[in-house]
Amino acid sequence: MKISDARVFICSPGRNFVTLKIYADEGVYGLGDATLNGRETAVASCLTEHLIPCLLGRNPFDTEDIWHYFYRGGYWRRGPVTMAAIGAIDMALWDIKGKALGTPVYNLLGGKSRTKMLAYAHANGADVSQTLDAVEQEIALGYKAVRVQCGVPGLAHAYGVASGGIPYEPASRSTRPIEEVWSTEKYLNFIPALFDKIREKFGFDIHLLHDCHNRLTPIEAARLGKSLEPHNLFWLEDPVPAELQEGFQAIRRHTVVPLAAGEVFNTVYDCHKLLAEQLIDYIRMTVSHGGGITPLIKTAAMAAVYHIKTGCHGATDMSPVCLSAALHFGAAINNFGIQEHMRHNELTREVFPHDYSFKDGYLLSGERPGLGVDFDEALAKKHPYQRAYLPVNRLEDGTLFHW
Ligand code: EZ4
Ligand code: CO
Repeated sequence: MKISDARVFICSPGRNFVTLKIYADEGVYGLGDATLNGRETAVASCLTEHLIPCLLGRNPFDTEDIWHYFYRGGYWRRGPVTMAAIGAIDMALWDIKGKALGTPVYNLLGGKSRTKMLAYAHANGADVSQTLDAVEQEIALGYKAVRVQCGVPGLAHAYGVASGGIPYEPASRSTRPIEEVWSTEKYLNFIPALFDKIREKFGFDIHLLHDCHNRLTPIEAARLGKSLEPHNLFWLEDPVPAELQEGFQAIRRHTVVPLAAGEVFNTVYDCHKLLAEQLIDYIRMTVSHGGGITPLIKTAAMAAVYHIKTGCHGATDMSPVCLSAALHFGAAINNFGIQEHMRHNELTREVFPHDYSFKDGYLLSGERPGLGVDFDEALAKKHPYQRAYLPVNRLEDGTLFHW
C-alpha cells in the first residue's frame, strides 16, 4: 500500500479545526486532527509545505518508522506546531491501517481493556448559584464526574466560565487576543467555599475536578490542595505552569490532592520527571498535541510503571477525530483514568460524523474500521477558517500573567 496524496482543510463550524486527510491507493483514506488553538495556519503550513511532500509514496502501515522520520528526521525537534503536525499524520495512518484491515483501531493497540471510558463534563457559572445549577444539569445528563469552574467575586473573567449562557469556548474570533484580568488572592479566597457548597448539595457520590489552568505558584497550589482535601477531588488540574517539572515537588510535599497535568505537553520529555518521580497522578496529553497514537502508547506505558493513569485533554479544540483517537487509545491501554468530554456543537458533529457515543457517564469508542470518523468536505467548505486567539491574562497592576 502507498500514500498517494494528502490534503489539509481548515474549517470553522463554530470554532476552527485543522483536518488532515491522507489518501492511500486502493481507495482508502485516513483522517488526522491537526488543530492547535489560535495557531491553526502554522500547523497547516508545516504539513503542506514540509511534511506532506515527504509522505507521498510511503507505506501507510509503517507508522513507527514514519513517526521517527518526522521526529528525528526534521532535526528541529518538539514544539506544539511540529508535534501537532506529526500527531495528525500518525492518527491518519492508524485510521488507514484500521480501514485497510477492516478493524477498529483499538484492536491494533492491544484490543479492548475495558468496554467503556469514564468521562467528565464541564460545569461552570458566573457565581455559586449558577454553578450549582450547571453541576445539577450535567449530573442529570448522566455524568458521574464533573469539572467545576466558577466566576470569582471581584474579577470580570475567570478561566472556564462562559458568558451569556453559551457553552464555554476560550478562543475568540478577533483580530487580537482579548485581555483578561486576574487576581490569585481573590481566586484562592473563593474556591474552597465553592467546593464546600458543591459537596453540601451533591454529596460525595459524584467525582469533582477543578482546573487551575497554570496560574498558581507551587506553594499557593499546595495551600489550595490542602484546603480542598476534605472534598476528595478526583483531581486538581495544572496547578502550576509545568515548564518547570520540579514545581510539582513542593505541592506533593504538602498535599494528597491528586494532580493532573499535560494538556500542553508535546513529548515524553515534557513529563519524564513528573512520571518517574511520581509527581502527578494523571497524565493529560492527548493524541493530537502529544504527537500521535504511536508516542502516546509509550508514554502511557511509562506512566503505568509509576502508578499514573491517563486523562486525555478533550476540550472542544480537539476535533471529533482526536476524541475518537483518544477513545480507541483509552479502550486499549490498561492504565486509562478518565476522558474529558466537552461536547461539540451540532454543526461540528455534522461536519465530523462519528460512531463514538456517550451513555450513562461513559464514552464508548465506535466499532467501525479505523477511527470511525468521517469529514464532510462540502459542509466544512461552507464554514471557512476565521482568525481566532486565546485570551491573554494580566494581573490587576498590568503584569502579563499566565492565561
Ligand atoms: O484551555 O483547550 O482542560 N481544558 C483546558 C482547555 C484549554 C483549551 C486551550 O485551547 O484547559 O479549556
Ligand atoms: Co485544562
